[in-house]
Amino acid sequence: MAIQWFPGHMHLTRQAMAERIKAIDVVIELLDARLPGSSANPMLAQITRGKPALKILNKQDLADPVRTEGWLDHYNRQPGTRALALDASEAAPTRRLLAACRELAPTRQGLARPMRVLICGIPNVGKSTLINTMVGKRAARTGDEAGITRSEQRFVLEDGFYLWDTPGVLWPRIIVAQSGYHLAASGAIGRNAYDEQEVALELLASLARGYPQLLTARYGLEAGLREEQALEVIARKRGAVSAGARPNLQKAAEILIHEFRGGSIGRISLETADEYAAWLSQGKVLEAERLLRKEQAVEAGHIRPARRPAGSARSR
Ligand SMILES: Nc1nc2c(ncn2[C@@H]2O[C@H](COP(=O)(O)OP(=O)(O)OP(=O)(O)O)[C@@H](O)[C@H]2O)c(=O)[nH]1
Ligand SMILES: [Mg+2]
Repeated sequence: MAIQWFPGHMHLTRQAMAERIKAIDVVIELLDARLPGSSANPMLAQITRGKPALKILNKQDLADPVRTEGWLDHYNRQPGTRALALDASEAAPTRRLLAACRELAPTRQGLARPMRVLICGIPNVGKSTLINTMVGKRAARTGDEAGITRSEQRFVLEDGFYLWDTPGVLWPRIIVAQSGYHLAASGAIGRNAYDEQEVALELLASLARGYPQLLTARYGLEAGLREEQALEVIARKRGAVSAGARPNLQKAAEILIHEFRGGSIGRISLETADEYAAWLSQGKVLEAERLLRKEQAVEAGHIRPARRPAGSARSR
């Protein structure tokens, strides 16, 4: 699935972050606990390289607890990285977060050497909700839609502890095919930039692999159905039928995606660390092959080399 959703504000955010990072002590990257690998932005990794990093697997209330444990182990084994799982709307974990930041940057204390923390991540992952939880009031605007925060904003948590909220950013080229579908299913991509039926079919395939019992419980789906047939069953079950009793697959796709996002199918994680590692190496091979083909086509004079003016951004 080709996703081209890198609006202008994301491009500006990338530039602003590259500047801001120079005066930041700890980077908190929010990942979606349902898709930790796919929600890790390689572009942010590049910008924040070398900074102490705290990874938060957010929306853990919607994710599969066993898989979340696996991901936490995976991240906590990496040097210079700490990982915690939380639900950004609860208040209690804030103390754990502060403690983790202080552990990662122990010399930052007091007004003369304040702790400066940057919160970043993909759109709609819960950055502003987390800030509100930490600050203790509705200071930042939040919403169940990608692209709510449009510019960087500073919040004072307490004397000598500053937090920066940033707009969610994606990256211009998603090389892992599954990641595109998972990001779309989770709500990280603007709704006009993907095809709901295509995403729903992939979501059904993924759910049939990992959680067949949840599909049976929610929609009465039997094992062994093709994804198209499964979508038809969902349409009929929910009364989504068009004239002539034809199942309305578009409506069924919207229902499935909506119910996945809200957690009403069950606590689901779409990927494990091992699965994601395999997809990523496959994606890298395919990307290398694509670049090679492109280079050969340029050499043979079939296409002209890409000429992207500096500062250009794809936008929808
Ligand atoms: N279930 C659940 N929902 C959450 C959690 N954290 C945030 N949300 C919801 O996710 C949606 C997005 O939250 P925001 O805080 O606006 O996300 P953001 O990362 O700031 O998004 P952008 O500003 O668009 O990049 C809102 O509807 C929140 O209520 C969580 O831990 N669990
Ligand atoms: Mg926000």
